[in-house]
Amino acid sequence: MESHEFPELTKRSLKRINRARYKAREELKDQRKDWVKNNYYETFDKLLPPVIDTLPRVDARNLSCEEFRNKYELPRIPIVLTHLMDDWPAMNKWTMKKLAKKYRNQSFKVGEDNKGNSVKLKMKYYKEYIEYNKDDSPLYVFDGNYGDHRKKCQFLKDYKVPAYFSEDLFHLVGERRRPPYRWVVFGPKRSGTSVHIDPLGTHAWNALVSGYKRWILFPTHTPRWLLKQKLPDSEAVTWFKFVHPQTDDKNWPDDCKPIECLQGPGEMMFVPGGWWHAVLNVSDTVAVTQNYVSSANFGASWHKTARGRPKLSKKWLAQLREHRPDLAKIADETDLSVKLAEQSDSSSNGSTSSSSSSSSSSCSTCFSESEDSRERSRSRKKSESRKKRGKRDMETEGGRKKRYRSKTERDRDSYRNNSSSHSDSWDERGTTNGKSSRRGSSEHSNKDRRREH
Ligand SMILES: O=C(O)CCC(=O)C(=O)O
Ligand SMILES: [Fe+2]
Repeated sequence: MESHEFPELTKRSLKRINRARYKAREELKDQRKDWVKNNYYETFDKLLPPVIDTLPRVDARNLSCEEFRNKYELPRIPIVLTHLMDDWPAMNKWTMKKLAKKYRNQSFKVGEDNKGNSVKLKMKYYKEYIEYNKDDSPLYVFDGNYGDHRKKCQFLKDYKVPAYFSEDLFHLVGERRRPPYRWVVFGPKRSGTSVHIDPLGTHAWNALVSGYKRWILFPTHTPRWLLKQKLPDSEAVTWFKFVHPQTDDKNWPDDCKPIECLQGPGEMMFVPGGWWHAVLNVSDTVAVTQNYVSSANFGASWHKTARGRPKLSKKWLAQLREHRPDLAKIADETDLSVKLAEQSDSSSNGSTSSSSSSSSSSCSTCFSESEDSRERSRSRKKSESRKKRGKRDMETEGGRKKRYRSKTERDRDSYRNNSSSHSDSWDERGTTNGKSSRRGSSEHSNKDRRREH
């Protein structure tokens, strides 16, 4: 974003915006042209084939909590719920114009620097950035602190957590101690969240107030290597460009075929725990998302939490004993040394997606002894940085990687050898941009490790 290209911006705006951009993507700090090198600003609309939206819509006015639980939550079936947001004040109040006015001088998280610190930008500058940027993968607001903020907490007044999701068992450990769980998410066309599984086995809902989001979801058993490929960077748009076409390849495993969806305003996505997903904003969007644990996914979530966050799980268990002895019993009976059979059960953890445009730090769903002990020692060392973690924090494969690799590497090779049509993939060309790997395109960047639970 050179100043001569954007005469609309004052020097001050440009300075603030660029400061945030260079912090959030330090690999592009000295390569200013690289922000626009793919010219997605011009080509974006034709970059991907049209969405074949196969995700059923369910009218929430005809769906009881019990039905939701039995038909979707327990069997982990993704769904789009409609008419849940009809009476939210957000539907009128959350236009970028109104938000920019109301929160003009509030700072929002637009990314993380190389050390894992939040990069923030005041709304008044971000609004200008949305309007004038031509970046291939623009900065994306993923702000999880609004609930504690004197002014930004007003977001809470504009929406209501639907009854389907109200159980929210991490609530028991208290607001300060619980892992990050709610985010306001807004950004321009081309921003998004790269492929990941949500943290700690949580289910998620994502309520789109305005704009359109392109979703792709993969079942819980989809192997990590199929989705987490080496790419030029870890931006959502890059993932869609390189990996999406492969999903039509004849060698793409039939049982790992994705579900796609074009989510529109007023639609609420339910993402069951353990499902891989990636999101690309095809227009400017404003959304709110929350992750939660209910008795329907408690088993998987307890498994992940107890193994990855021993301290937190202790506190959680103490509260469960008092308030939910039924679940405490399940926790007591869980054999934490056992690897769960279903990836959907063992699935993710971590926290979210991108604070800028990608959720680089996604995670797989693996359990092993070595992961467990590794996570435990990490959790001791990194309690400080943990406080800063955002939703994007994801578990990685950790110590399991070695064992996992030997088998999956074989699968991967056989997939590649048989594959005819994904030679377009970065992985195949064997080229990576070392500069950008810190964003997590390399499997276990330091940044990912910091984000592990
Ligand atoms: O809206 C998005 O960009 C994706 C959000 C997401 O994946 C999440 O909240 O976990
Ligand atoms: Fe997610």
